[in-house]
Amino acid sequence: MNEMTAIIAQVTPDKAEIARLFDLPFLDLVARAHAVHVEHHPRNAVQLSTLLSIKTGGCAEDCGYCSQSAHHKSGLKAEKLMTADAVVAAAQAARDAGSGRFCMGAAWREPKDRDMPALLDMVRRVKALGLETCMTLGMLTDGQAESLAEAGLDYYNHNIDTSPDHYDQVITTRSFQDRLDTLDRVRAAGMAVCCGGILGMGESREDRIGFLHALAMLPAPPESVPLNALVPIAGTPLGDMLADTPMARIDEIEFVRTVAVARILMPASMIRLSAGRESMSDSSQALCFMAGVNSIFTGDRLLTTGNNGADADALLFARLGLMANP
Ligand code: SAM
Ligand code: DTB
Ligand code: SF4
Repeated sequence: MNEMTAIIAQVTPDKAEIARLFDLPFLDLVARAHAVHVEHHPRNAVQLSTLLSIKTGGCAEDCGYCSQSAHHKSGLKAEKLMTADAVVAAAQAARDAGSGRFCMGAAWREPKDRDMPALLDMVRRVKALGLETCMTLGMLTDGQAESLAEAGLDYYNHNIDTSPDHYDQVITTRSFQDRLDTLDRVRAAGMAVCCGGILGMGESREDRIGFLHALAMLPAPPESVPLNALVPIAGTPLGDMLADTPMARIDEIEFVRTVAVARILMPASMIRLSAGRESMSDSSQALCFMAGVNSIFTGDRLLTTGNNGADADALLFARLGLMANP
């Protein structure tokens, strides 16, 4: 063990220690995170995932950031669950464009049992294309988690979104504990956990510390940690908050710091730079890769908002000497 890894090994997920990491000089923090990164992951390599909204809008939850909540007036048109054929065609196109993982998202509080056969069919057929599969469908029962795992679902995405203290400012229709319960069911069914959150929702540094602490203190660290920067959507409470107070937008240096601390606390996890990448400069994205990001969503769309297209990403990867899906 060299000196750097000895220091890293001493880090325990204690809030005071996490605060000290955040307070390090920026370059020291990023260097330390990068040292952890290259010990656990291939160098200069970034996984490409594609997202598809398989059921859009009309959601019963009131997440303050979300275009898809029926509680907000974002103007989004609700759509029914896509057919498995249409989902498989989109997965095929994603694979042909170079994606290694296909993530299917549904705007539900939880799936209904009557939707399960179609969802299981999607999982089996997308997996048969040779893609890793991920779904995010809201809360799950034990039985639903087990049948998704049996069908071959590799990852389930369910975010804690923010710190336990800030959570009630963002969502009132389901509790932080509800989310932890679903994560337990996903884990018990044998699927890998994809769990992260959003930065720039008016939270404090202390909340970002509490958020990373909660992730690192899960019974096992999530295999995959999506870090989103809030995409402000007009008509949602948080989108309107950002329009009124642009200063609340997450500072890019603070975003990179949060990536770096996440990397140090969860050395083996994939860290995915998710929503918000479109408004980030190439230099900020490069700093995110340096600090520990090793996965992104590519393609023109996330769920309901735009994303950096494959061409822009190919150009960025060439400029930075990054390999996709090594
Ligand atoms: N309905 C499911 C659920 O919430 O569990 C799945 C879909 S939901 C859109 C997945 C995640 O996307 C949310 O937990 C949130 O972290 C992220 N997200 C949604 N809208 C966002 C926005 N406007 N900006 C940044 N991240 C967002
Ligand atoms: C996650 O944490 N980010 C992705 C994925 N999980 C499902 C979703 C981002 C959605 C951004 C807003 C939208 O496109 O509606
Ligand atoms: Fe529904 Fe998910 Fe949007 Fe919340 S984030 S309103 S649960 S689609």
